[in-house]
Amino acid sequence: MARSKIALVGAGQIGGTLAHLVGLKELGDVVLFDIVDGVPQGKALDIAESSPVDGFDSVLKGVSSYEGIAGADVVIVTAGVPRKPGMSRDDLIGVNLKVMEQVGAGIAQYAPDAFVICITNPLDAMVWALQQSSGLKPEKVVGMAGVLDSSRFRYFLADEFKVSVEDVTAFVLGGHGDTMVPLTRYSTVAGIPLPDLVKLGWTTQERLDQIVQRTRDGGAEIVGLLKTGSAFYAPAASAIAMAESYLKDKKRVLPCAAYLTGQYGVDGIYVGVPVVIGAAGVERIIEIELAGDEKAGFDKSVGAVKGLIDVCKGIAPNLG
Ligand code: A3D
Repeated sequence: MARSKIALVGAGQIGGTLAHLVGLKELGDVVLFDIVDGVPQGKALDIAESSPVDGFDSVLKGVSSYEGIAGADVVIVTAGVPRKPGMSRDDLIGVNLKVMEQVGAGIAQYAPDAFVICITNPLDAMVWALQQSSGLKPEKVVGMAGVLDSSRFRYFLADEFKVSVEDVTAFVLGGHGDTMVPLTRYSTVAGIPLPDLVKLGWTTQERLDQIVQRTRDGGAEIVGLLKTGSAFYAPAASAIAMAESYLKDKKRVLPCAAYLTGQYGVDGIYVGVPVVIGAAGVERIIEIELAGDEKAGFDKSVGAVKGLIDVCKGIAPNLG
């Protein structure tokens, strides 16, 4: 069987890390695309030169034209600009919207059958713009945010409880970061819900609230430390988990920004919800009943995403 082809649009911090992970996990061959000539070529060659040491067989190529992504099975999009200290994700909208329109056209022309994962911020609006401009079916275009938000939440919880990260599960809904809605009653340590762990004295409600807030601010914490860009290792690992579920038809249940058509009372926009990712893309959207404060948090998040999409429609009236 031929190897899968994974196209990475944007060869910056996340793009380079994605390429390395695809190689290390032997998920397929890699094409790195960027508008800055030399960067995708240099990163592809550098990673390829590590393959004999690490023992993986992937063909890695850097390209400067969209033709190079032709026939890709998966396209992961990180093209655009990241945040600098003091910037919100929403400050990126004008620049990154134009980039999504170019990338969407490139995908429509050269990789219309791909499963597309968007990472570019502000995520929930950019994945919508990418779907609109590419014209691909909504179940084949998805946004990465929830896997990262829940991974950060799981890491902080495991650290608090002094247990393995593997035994902590987290359930998050809503938009990326600031408007994330963690569902603590569905987040567990080895199946024991967090509210029960508070009752058992493992932690306090106050500590739990602090951890939730740290998770919401997780991206800004890294931006503040790095000063020159935003997080890239954990975002790349999160997108790879989604790509792997698609390529291997694993049918993992992952929180992703998915196109809703009435679920949770929302229609025609992308919001973070739990989905099943398999060979058909987003195969199922899982809809659970939300309690009062959870519903309020989710509705606030949906309102924020709608506001951003309205801004996009104002800048690019041809979308939507
Ligand atoms: P960076 O290292 O700057 O890489 C972006 C790359 O995109 C650069 O190499 C640019 O040359 C390239 N680029 C710019 N315009 C175009 C274009 N029109 N076509 C092709 N390539 C282009 O950024 P990064 O890799 O750190 O982050 C990439 C994006 O991911 C940013 O928008 C971040 O805000 C976003 N991000 C999202 C998350 C989520 O959880 C959703 C987390 C971290 C970063």
